[in-house]
Amino acid sequence: MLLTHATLATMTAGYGLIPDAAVVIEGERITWAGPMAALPAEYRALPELDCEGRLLTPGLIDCHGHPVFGGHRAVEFELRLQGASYEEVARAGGGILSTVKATRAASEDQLLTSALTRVDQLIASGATTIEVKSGYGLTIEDELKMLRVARRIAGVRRVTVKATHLAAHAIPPEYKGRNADYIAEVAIPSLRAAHAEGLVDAVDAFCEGIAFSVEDLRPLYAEAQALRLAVKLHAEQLSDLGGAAFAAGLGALSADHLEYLSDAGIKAMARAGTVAVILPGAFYTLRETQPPPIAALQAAGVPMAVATDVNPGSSPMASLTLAMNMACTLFRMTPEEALLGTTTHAARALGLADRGQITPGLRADLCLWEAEHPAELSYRIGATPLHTRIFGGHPDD
Ligand code: DI6
Ligand code: FE
Repeated sequence: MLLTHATLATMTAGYGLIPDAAVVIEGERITWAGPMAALPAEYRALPELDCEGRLLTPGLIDCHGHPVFGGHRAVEFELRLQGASYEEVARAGGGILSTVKATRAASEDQLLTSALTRVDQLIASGATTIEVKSGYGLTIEDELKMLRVARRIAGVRRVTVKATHLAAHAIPPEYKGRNADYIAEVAIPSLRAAHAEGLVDAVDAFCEGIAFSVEDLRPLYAEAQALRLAVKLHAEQLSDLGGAAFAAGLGALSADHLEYLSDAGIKAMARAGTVAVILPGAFYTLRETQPPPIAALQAAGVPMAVATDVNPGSSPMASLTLAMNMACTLFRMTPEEALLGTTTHAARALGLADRGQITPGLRADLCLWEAEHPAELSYRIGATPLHTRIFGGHPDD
């Protein structure tokens, strides 16, 4: 297939803009990209899709999300608006634990049906690859149930799903005050079982005062490394527990949130090549006031990804273009950084070397936008100017 007359943002060096460009796709792969004038003659006879000047970018990648869960948390939203903090709600047994109750009560089919509403919104915002975390089951069986749902999504939607084990997301009531027992008796065995079933691509945890300390997490991350699984971590979202440096020390793909990241954490991430995943939806929803240290991350050369963190509590948002808008307006990231954050750098945060840019050899996951300039994707609030999504070389109907 031949795409012609595109305004191409290859995302290979900044936007990597090429006006009036062509892209050649053979099977699932990109085989050529460049100016129309340089298109080799051998490709001119391929079936053509005329982009009519529209913007063509890599398919967007949501590298941090929790779209599988039972119920919703609108009541907690009201409580927080009346003054309760996210941590107070969590400590009173609401928050993540109320979603755990609803997720345990839901069947695999019910979880799939409700997750698909969010997945469809992500796809409508341009996603071709998404991450799906467990973490609302918190028993061996319920964590496996969530991860099976994550795998089933890719069977019923045109999207790549990376499944992340997040049993260390919260301490369930039956383990209250016994973090080490929970890690030993639920988190590690569920990881082993999920890995044996081929259900897990990476391991994550919530490193926070209301969840797990670095010390709690050491045995789980040792197990992840023994299984040769990639690791990442929710770190420094509400306080600084040194999570990012711990994760970077293990060669983590990413450390995520990072509002309270220290200079030592930044240095450790830069040294390890760990991606900083910026999650403005949670910052916005929780009305946080301390932004992540964007300028210091830039100065240290830490690649930044941007993701939705779609979840029922801190980020009920399933739009990547809205996440990009928030990253710019709330954190002063540039629209170019925001788009790198949902393409090139998001691919790296998921350990995917075969996507995130438009260059020969990579997967032909592309988005054609009703836009002329890539800054438009971040500029409009909550708009989804998607014209045509191309997944693995095939346009959506
Ligand atoms: N940090 C978050 O922002 C989400 N998980 C986490 O560890 C929130 C999850 C929730 O509130 O349901
Ligand atoms: Fe999260």
